[in-house]
Amino acid sequence: CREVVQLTRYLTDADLAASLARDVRDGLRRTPKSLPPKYFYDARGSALFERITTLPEYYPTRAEQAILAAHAAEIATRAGADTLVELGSGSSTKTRLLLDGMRAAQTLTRYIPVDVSDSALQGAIESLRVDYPDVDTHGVVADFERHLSLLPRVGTRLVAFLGGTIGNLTPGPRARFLAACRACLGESDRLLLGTDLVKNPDRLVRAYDDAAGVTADFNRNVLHVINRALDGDFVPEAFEHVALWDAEHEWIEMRLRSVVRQRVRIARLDLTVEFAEGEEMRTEVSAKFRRDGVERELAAAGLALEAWWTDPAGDFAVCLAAP
Ligand code: AVJ
Repeated sequence: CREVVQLTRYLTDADLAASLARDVRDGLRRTPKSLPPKYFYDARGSALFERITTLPEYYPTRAEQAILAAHAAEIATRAGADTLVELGSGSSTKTRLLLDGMRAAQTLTRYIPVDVSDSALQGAIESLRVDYPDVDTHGVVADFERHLSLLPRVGTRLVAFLGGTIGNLTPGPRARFLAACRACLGESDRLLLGTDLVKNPDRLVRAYDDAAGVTADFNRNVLHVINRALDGDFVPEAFEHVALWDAEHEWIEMRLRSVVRQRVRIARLDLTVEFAEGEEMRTEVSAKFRRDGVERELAAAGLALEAWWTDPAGDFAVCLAAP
């Protein structure tokens, strides 16, 4: 016996292909060249990211899980929500901790995972349905930078944006994202936000440049994505992984450095780009935060910081914000 997975699509494969084409064209024509981080996550990229979360150097996932394991009950009680909306749902370990907390608080009725990846959503929904058969689960295929206003406005919602993914947005888009979040929250809804914290730069750089080279493969994967989707001829091995700490912006920057002088053709864009030897292209920023900065950015979006939890080492924070 199988039920049909409930899915609403605000984003089609054609929309995704069109935004990839536009972003790649814009990014590769810019000086310096750059690519947005949201295209890392095809099936291979998502699998590589899952491996990253288990690396000894990559502490954020474990730290956030420890916070949720310790405080899910309090989060659920404070939020008093019957609906968990999860932006960029990804793997379901964190989700389960929150759902368990809400179930213990006897408020849980609905789970709405939101992701750009149709297949990731289907997988998450299937696996959760086994352990949470009583929870009404409804996936939404959407881009959290574009479709927040379209999310279902049912019940009292806890909108979770975990993993520190907000750090992948630069300050302008981040302010716009938080304002859009605020606009979609009703008075009794809450935002649960995970942020990685500023710490020793050596540890930060190691977390993004692991000894096993998994992050390097993850970084180069965006070139495979472009090759496949846009008929490109990037040779990923001709680019070196770079991770550096930008102390002024307080973010980690990942780049791909062209090992040789080379020319890349992207047929579907009718675009040829030249890379100088040693030329670096930005592929991701991962901003790190301090409590006062988070509080200030939330306030600027009309959100009040209500609670702040960190892991014992103070590496990562999860906070609750109210409109
Ligand atoms: C899942 C986006 C939060 O920025 O730490 C991991 C992605 N990039 N290693 C992060 C990532 C390189 C990750 N986020």
